[in-house]
Amino acid sequence: MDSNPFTFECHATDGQARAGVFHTPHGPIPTPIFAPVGTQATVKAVTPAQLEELGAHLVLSNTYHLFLRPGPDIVAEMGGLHRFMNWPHPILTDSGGFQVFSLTSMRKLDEDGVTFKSHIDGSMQRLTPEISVDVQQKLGADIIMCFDECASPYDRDYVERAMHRTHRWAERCQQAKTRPDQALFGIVQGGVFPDLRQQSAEWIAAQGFPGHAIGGLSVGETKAEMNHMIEVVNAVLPPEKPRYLMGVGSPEDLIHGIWRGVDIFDCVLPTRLARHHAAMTFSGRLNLMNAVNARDPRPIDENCGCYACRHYTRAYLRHLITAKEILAATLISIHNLYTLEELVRQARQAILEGRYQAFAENFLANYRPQPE
Ligand code: PRF
Ligand code: ZN
Repeated sequence: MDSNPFTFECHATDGQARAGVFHTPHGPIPTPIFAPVGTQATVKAVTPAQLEELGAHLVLSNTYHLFLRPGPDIVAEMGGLHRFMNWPHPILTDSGGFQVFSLTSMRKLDEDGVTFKSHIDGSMQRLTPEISVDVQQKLGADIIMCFDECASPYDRDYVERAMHRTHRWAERCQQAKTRPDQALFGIVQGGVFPDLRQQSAEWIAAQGFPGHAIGGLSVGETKAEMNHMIEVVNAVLPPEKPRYLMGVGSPEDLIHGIWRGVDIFDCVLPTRLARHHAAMTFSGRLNLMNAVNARDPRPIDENCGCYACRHYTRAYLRHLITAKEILAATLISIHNLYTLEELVRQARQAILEGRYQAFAENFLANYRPQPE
C-alpha cells in the first residue's frame, strides 16, 4: 500500500477559504465538505443509496454508541464499519469523549480516562485514550479522532485543565494507534479564551497529526465568540493539513467557518430538524407541519434539485407529518442534507473561481437565521 494514503491537495485559496481534496483509502473527499451524522452506524431515516444520490462524500459515526452497542468486536467480525453499514465511501468516527459528557448522567473523570454509566442499560463502562483508539481501529473508519475533554466554555480554570489533559491524551492516542490505513486527527480545545486556543493550536500542530479538529465550540458560546476562536486557531494550524470544525452545521455557521479556513463540518442538525418537521433552505427554516402548507402545491424549495423537491409537494409532506408517516422524516432528511451538500458545493465552486466573499455576502443577505 501507498506509504501515506492520506494526502491533502489544495486546489485554490480565496482569502482564508480553501478548496481542496483529502484523499483517503475509501476515496477522495472534496473540501469544504459537510458530513451527515450516522451515530449508530446509520444516518437516521436515510439509506446509503439515498446518501450517494444527494451527494454525501463522508459520513460520521460515534465510538461511544458503537462501543456500547453492538460492541466493536461484532462490527470487526462483520468486516468493519464500512461493510457493516454498507457505506463504501469515507467514514469518520468521533472518539467518544464528547458523547460521554453530553449523554451520561453519571461519570467520573481521572487522568487515565473516564468511567460512566451507559445511557442504554445503566452498566458501568470505561473509556480511556487507549480504549477509544482500540475501538476506533476495530471499527475501521478512515479518519479517527483523539479522545478529548470538552469543557463548558466559560470556566477558565476548568477549560485550562481540560485543555492540558486533552494534550496529554492526544499523545497517548498517537502512541496507541497502529493501523496505517487510518488518519488520527488531533483536537484543539480552549473554550472562549484566545490565549488558551492559541496555546492549544500550537501544541496540537506540533504533534504531526495528518489533520486537525477544532473542538469545544457550539457548546453555548455566542456565534461571534465561536467565529473569533476559529480565526485564532486557524491562524496557527498549518494550512497544508485539513481542518475540521466538530459538531457545527447550521448554514450560516458553514459560511462563516469556510470563510475562516475550515474544510470539514459535521452536525446532526439537518437530520434532527427533519424529524421535527423543519426544512432547511437557503432563505431559512420552514416548518412543514404548519397548516398553511395543507394546500400548497409547491415543493419545499423551488430552487432545490433533491429527490423530495423533484417529486413531492408541501401539501403531501404536511399530510405525511399529520398522519405520522415515517416517510416524512426520510424525505425532509434528504432535502436538508441535500441543501447543506449544495451549500458546500457552491462554496467550493466560488472559492475555485475567486469569488467566495461575494458568494458568502449574497448568501447571508438572503438567509434569515434562527435567533441566537
Ligand atoms: N470533541 C469531540 N467531539 C465533538 C466535540 C468536541 O469538542 C464537539 C463540540 N462542538 C462536537 N463533537 N471529540
Ligand atoms: Zn429539496
